[in-house]
Amino acid sequence: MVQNARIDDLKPWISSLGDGAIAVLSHKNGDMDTIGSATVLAAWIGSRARATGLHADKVSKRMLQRTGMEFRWMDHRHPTFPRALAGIIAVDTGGPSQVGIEMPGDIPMFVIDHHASSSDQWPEDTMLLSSDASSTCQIILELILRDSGRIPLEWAEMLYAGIVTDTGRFKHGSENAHRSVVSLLDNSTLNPEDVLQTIDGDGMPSDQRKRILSSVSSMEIHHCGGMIVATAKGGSHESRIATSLVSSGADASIVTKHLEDGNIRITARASWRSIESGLDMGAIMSSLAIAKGGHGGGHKGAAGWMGNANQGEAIAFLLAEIGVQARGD
Ligand SMILES: [Mn+2]
Repeated sequence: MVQNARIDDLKPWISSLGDGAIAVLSHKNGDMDTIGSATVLAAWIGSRARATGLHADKVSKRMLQRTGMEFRWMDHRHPTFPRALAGIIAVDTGGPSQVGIEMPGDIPMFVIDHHASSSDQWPEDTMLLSSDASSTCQIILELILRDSGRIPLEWAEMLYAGIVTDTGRFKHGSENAHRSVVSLLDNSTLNPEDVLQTIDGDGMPSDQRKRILSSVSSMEIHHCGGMIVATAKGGSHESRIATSLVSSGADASIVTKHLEDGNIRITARASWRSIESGLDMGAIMSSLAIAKGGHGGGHKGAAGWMGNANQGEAIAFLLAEIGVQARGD
């Protein structure tokens, strides 16, 4: 059985491992929340810990460069863990399929995540800390603040960037995210404006912006139990397309992409208002995986699925599930 853990269980768990190395593992999409959590947690644990993973997105790469935080890239073809590995801590990871690599079976595992659904299960005896914070970076912040007062500037910047991006700039879970930022500001010399510049980068080239705009303009509108759901096909930047559709007025959005390996990836977003009224896209994506195979899950307002199914059938399934949840039956 997976063991439910609390934040105070992490230190004793680390001590129980002896002196071997600890891999702090980010999820395969490598967003800012997972990279921020992994690098800061590894630095907090000390020299025996290494932040590692397969991928980091553009924002995370800019923030790694800005802060100089250490991150060990895994080779896609031959992912390897540190030698003399005693334990793995997976951060911001809803289920094993989100790790993207084969996990060594006999190594103790601790998972730190925030409120997500997943269609797959962690191995026996995994310690699972699942919090209702808006980002995993906030859980890492709480862990550090229990220990000592001041937070080094590089840590504060990584955690701040994770909170900003995972809440869609404070559109989701505003209250607890704002509280965490206040404690970051109280305990470090963080300068938010300066970090926001790095998060934004130099903007996208015009050909990419044109592709996004044409995906948005090809969307279709569906009515599901009183909710307006927008669907679109995306060549790339699906999360940006899905987010744009919700900020333009959809209660939920579904964006599909055909991958080179023949699989389909589906990205979904929901508005704060529809989450409040009971919509849970993470649970819907998990049930898609149960019904049609593949892997799916995520948060109430941001979720995904990947697998090999007929696109029309998958969309019809999702629209029907949204309708069921919207009607509350
Ligand atoms: Mn997250």
